Amino acid sequence: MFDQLRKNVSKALKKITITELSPKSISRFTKELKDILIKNEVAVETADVICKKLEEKLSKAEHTRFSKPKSMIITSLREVILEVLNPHQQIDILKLVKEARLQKNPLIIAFFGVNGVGKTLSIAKMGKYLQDKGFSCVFAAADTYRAGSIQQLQKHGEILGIKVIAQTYGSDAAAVAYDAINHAISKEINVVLIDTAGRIETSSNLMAELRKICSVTQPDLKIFVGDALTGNSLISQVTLFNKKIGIDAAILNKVDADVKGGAAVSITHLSESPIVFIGTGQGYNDLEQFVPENIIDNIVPRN
Ligand SMILES: Nc1nc2c(ncn2[C@@H]2O[C@H](COP(=O)(O)OP(=O)(O)O)[C@@H](O)[C@H]2O)c(=O)[nH]1
Ligand SMILES: [Mg+2]
Repeated sequence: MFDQLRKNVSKALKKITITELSPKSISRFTKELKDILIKNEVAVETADVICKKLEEKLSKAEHTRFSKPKSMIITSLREVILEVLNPHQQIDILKLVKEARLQKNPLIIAFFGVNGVGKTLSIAKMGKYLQDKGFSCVFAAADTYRAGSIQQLQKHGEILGIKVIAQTYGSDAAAVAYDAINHAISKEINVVLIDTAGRIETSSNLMAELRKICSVTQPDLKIFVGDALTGNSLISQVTLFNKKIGIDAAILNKVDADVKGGAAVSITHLSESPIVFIGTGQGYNDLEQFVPENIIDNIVPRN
């Protein structure tokens, strides 16, 4: 995972021949690092923040006459990237489901993102994950726009034994989601997972529809779903969805493919929301918890 980013960061680290940390040598290194980060699809704003934080850390260290500048840089870079990957707010989905269950409410989770990023499959994977943890789920087929989307979700529901609440294509997406919530309340189902339409990210109709779903269903969690393969356009997507509907968490799919990896670093920073899961394949079990501490080794090699 994130092979390219790691390789390029390693290359830059290898080139460090600094014998002392001076403002000049620090700024030369961070300049080069910024370039590498941006080339590997880290958003410019995020790369700026990483380099600025790193400079601050290193210039403090400058005065302590650190004996090994290179290992100081590596340690500091790991710390800085970890800070960026760790948003202020953490999300524990299982804890949220349990709390909602105590209140006799279903936890409502809505999934958003452009076409083809893996929203529907992520819902199926999450349904399976929650079932495996002993919670009951219902799916809401609130993508009433894309041909085949309702059947696609119904097929997952059939395989997993999860009820799908659906209407016909073209029907009001918010109404479908609302029906699913009522179903969950009456049957004491623990979690409602709402699928939504994607279309293209610039569609203002879509944003109006998504906002309506949010105002009608008041989701406990709004999850942005992104495709790691889309690279730089992922950055504009996450920024737009966060601005228009506000997101609480993200799922990053297709990290099983050869991705540059920079996008993962940027999502958390730009949305100020944690990545809760990563999608690592097309099977129902190909959903892994995103643990920033585990990811860091994939980006900056250890000392
Ligand atoms: N390799 C891989 N493929 C994925 C992953 N997540 C989704 N896909 C595939 O991406 C395609 C689009 O997924 P879908 O759930 O229909 O996306 P949606 O349009 O956002 O609902 C499907 O062929 C999925 O099997 C993943 O983590 N890894
Ligand atoms: Mg879909």
